Amino acid sequence: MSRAVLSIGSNIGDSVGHLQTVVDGLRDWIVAVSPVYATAPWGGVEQQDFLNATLIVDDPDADSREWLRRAQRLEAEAERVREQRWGPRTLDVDVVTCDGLRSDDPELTLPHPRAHERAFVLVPWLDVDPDATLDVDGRPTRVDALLDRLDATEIAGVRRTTRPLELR
Ligand code: PH2
Ligand code: MG
Ligand code: MG
Repeated sequence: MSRAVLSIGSNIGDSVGHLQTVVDGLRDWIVAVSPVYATAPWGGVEQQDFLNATLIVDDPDADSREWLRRAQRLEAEAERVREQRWGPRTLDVDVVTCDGLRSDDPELTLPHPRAHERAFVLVPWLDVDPDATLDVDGRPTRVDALLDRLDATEIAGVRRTTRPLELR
């Protein structure tokens, strides 16, 4: 059993189309797909707003490395170019958590070391798992409580859209 939470985002090109390629590519393992949110850019780089969503996926045959490999394949298929840190991208697929794993591996740090500071990850995650928890400083913490710690402006920058992602 391996259940992962993935945060997906795009702010270049056909962003909904790029997010949809993830749902299509992981279709066999998808447990839940959040609504799509338009989100103010996080990280201090001036750029277009992102579209973000959160997915829950499950595959007994995939470990965390395999989820990373699948994520990177989807990014490559979207012609993702690795340029500026926290800069614009066609598609970003981040493994936020995988089972309860903790890892300091720089290739795949788990849980994602900045997820707890990002409303664009936490808000859609709560849509698909209202009781979600995330390890922060080694302690399991409710995601709704993490959201309460963030600035109101950060949360206000995460706006739900009616753009659909289809499980087809
Ligand atoms: N991704 C980044 C940097 N900043 N901001 C938002 N709102 N959404 C993202 O997905 C995002 C970001 C690089 O991974
Ligand atoms: Mg990212
Ligand atoms: Mg990434």
